Amino acid sequence: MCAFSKFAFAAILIAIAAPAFAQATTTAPIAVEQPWARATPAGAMTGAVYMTLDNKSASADRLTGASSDVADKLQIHEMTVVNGVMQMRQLADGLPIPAGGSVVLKPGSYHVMLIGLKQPLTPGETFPLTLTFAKAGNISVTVAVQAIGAMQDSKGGMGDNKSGGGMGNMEMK
Ligand SMILES: [Cu+2]
Repeated sequence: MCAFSKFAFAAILIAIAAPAFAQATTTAPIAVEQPWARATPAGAMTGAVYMTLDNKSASADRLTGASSDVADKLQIHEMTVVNGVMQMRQLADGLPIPAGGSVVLKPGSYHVMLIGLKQPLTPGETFPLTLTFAKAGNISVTVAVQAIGAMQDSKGGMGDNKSGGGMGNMEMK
């Protein structure tokens, strides 16, 4: 309990400090925008986190891993549709983020997979997430949990899961 509170407090401090860093282009090479997760039904063992990664530096970087208290293991995944069936696979070499470019993690595409969820993700709650980049190092963010059917964060963006079936018809590779 105590340890978690401290961790949460630290995450909040980082979240407050982040906009200040964003002003100084030399200190924050990667901006993590609107990290969110879809709520999970009771008993679900997996979840996914989405966000936009904006590389403000002049060199390419890679998202190589992530960690969080909410799950046993986190992986960087890519989702594709093969013969009408959604499949996802782990990006063994991480997710490349081009110099000066951005990559969107969203439903039906790239995501940070939460494996071995310790508790359901409840709409309206938040949890801390630490992203690891090959060059930028560790960046901690606070993830907002959105309703189960959410295809986008509150600010917009598009989902492309026409069936609305969520993770139901997905195969792990
Ligand atoms: Cu996945």
